[in-house]
Amino acid sequence: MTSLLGSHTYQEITTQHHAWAASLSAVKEQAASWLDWLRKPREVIFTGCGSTHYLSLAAAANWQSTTGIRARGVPSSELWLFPDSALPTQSALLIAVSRSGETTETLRAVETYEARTQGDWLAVTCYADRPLVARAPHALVAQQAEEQSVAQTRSFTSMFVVTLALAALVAGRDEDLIQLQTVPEHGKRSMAEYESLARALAEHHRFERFVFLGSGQNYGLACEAMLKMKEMSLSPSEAFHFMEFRHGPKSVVAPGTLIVGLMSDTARAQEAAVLAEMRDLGATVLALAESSDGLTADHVIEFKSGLDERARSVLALPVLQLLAYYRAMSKGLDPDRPTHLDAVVRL
Ligand code: F1P
Repeated sequence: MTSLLGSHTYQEITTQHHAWAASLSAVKEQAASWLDWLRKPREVIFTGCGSTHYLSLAAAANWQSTTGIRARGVPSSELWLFPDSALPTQSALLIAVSRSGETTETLRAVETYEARTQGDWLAVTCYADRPLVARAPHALVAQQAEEQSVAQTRSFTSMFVVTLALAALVAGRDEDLIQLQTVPEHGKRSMAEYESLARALAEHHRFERFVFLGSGQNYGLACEAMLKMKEMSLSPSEAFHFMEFRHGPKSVVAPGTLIVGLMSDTARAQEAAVLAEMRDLGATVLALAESSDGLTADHVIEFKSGLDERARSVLALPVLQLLAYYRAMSKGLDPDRPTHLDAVVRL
């Protein structure tokens, strides 16, 4: 029996808070025996492809903010093909992120890393019985985040939450861990509260272009929201650091542009000024923020979570996944099977 258009994607998006809770428990269980190994002070390199490359960008920004240890995110293909410029020059910890655990570039990146540095590495994935885990010294498996759909939704957010928890454990920041325990409930609440807004904006066919803005650890998340919109709905979709948008890309802003701002606390005033300026240029503006105070926007998704911006960042994704899902459905596309895409890129 063929599934209804997008049924897997919708189910995976709307249940992801359960996968977050299960993933947080998995971190406690699985990491307990190798936490001292993880805490050895060394630079951390996150790597992945597509969605998991963008996850690596966000996770690296959070890791450095949370632990004070230098961290960066690099596409797997860069580590594999350009190790001289992409690999660290001294001993490091590689964290290879892959939903499937069998993407060729990520497996090649790990092989290159092992051959060149003999460094330590950790796999973060959703499937235990795949090549990545088979060769990993240590692995964190978010089994409950497995997906039928090609486009990553709950797998992405669950693996991202895993990296937030690992960073908090390495830093010994118990308050962060306490906050993360409440994130599934906040995710469920905000998705229920704003699903109708996401659907209304998605079905508004005046929008011809989507721009996602984020800074700090929100930049990687803005890139992921951009990719969801592109993969699921085939809509023109771009992502930028907030302040970068003025330096040229804003030339595309027009009445058919929806600007989506993933707001931080750290740079809120500067970010709010960018949104107000783009609204004056004719864009429609959607802000995702802890509160709407002082924001000039057409629509605001307020989290009112009381959480630190690092823990709160993941809450932006479910509603932006729904924006992409409903946009695809409104165009008669099947979000479960994005055009030209497979769940795993094997070379
Ligand atoms: C990486 C990836 C996905 C993309 C598509 C193809 O997969 O590029 O990010 O959305 O599904 O594969 P993985 O290494 O995280 O399994």
